[in-house]
Amino acid sequence: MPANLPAEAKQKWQEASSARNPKEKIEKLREFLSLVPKHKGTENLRAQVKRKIAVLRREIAEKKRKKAGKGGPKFFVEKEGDAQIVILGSTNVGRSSLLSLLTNAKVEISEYPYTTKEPTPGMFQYQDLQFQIVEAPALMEGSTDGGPWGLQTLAAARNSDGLLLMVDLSQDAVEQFSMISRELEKARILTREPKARVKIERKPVGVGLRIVVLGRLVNCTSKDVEQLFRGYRMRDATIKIQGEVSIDDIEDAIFESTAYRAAIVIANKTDFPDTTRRIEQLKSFVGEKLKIVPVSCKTLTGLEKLGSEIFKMLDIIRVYTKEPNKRFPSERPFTIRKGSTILDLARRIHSDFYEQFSYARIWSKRLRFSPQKVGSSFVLEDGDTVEIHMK
Ligand SMILES: Nc1nc2c(ncn2[C@@H]2O[C@H](COP(=O)(O)OP(=O)(O)OP(=O)(O)O)[C@@H](O)[C@H]2O)c(=O)[nH]1
Ligand SMILES: [Mg+2]
Repeated sequence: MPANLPAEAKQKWQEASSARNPKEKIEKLREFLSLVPKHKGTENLRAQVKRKIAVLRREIAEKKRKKAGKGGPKFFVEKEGDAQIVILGSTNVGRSSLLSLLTNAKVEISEYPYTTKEPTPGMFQYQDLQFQIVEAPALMEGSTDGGPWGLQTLAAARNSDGLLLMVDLSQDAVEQFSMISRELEKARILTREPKARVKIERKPVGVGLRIVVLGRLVNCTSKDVEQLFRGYRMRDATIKIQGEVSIDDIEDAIFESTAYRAAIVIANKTDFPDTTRRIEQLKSFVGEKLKIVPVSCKTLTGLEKLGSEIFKMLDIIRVYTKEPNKRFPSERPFTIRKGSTILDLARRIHSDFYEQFSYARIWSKRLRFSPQKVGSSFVLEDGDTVEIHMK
């Protein structure tokens, strides 16, 4: 996509990436833009950079307001709890209604469109977990290209741990869902785990380039990748390749990484007549890609499932830790990705636990007897209690 950028542009991109503060970054990005030739092949890139500049400007403005002790509309919602889940959807689908039913947030619910004008959070307790639910302002066609609240809404989605894509069954649900999908795609947010992935981690000066190919490079070699990065004067980075990846995919990743966010579809207003047909249409359109949960914020049908559906969507497990000399485990669980091992957990708790790990004792429902002594590669499951012993 970035199609043959001139060398000065590449150099400028590198300067922008290593800028130390938002103000400097904006300056470099503006200079970068002026060096990018204007044609069809660079259209997406230019739009992307403009979005980036707009987000940075909001960030600066918000910091200033905060310093001055002033309130005003919020742009970023600071994460709280075990996961942050953003509700996305067209206006009037019932986002505020859902938020107010699940959490203690004070929000305005109204039959008039565009009532919610800033990301609004609330806490949703599910068993012993706390999900922070954020209602983003309404999404609409063109949000990604800077439509009203568009930047805010998509920045909130990108910053989240998971998404609730909400549609209104009193209207054409397929049309609403397609609009959401299109906007997310333009903002480079995927709701399905991508088969191929490029991850670029910048490293301190002197570390050099490291290319880790876990998948396969298509139409190029590691040498080509090296050369590409040299072109951008990126000398210190680790590039991880998963799945089948082309050199264009890698160049795209230099500009903006594609984010993956788990999602489920909330089909609201099942109390309207004839919604079974609409749910069927939506199901055949969405296919196996995403789970659809029909609900009604009016009659409260289906809402009882939301906690477990969000938990499933996040692909996490809860693990309780116990200190060797204590009788009871921690009350609050650690949340960690499904499939994690004891060593992953140790790393999460503290580097000491990781570096000086000796063995662990584990209490688990699935074991014939508990506790059992296990090694670092033992795979954890939801509800396990772990006691780590150090050397
Ligand atoms: N019949 C019915 N009406 C609903 C349901 N959920 C929400 N509504 C109504 O739909 C209208 C819009 O609801 P809101 O929760 O304000 O919608 P929103 O998505 O937050 O809309 P904006 O913030 O204005 O973009 C209100 O009149 C709600 O009472 C439902 O399940 N059934
Ligand atoms: Mg609202």
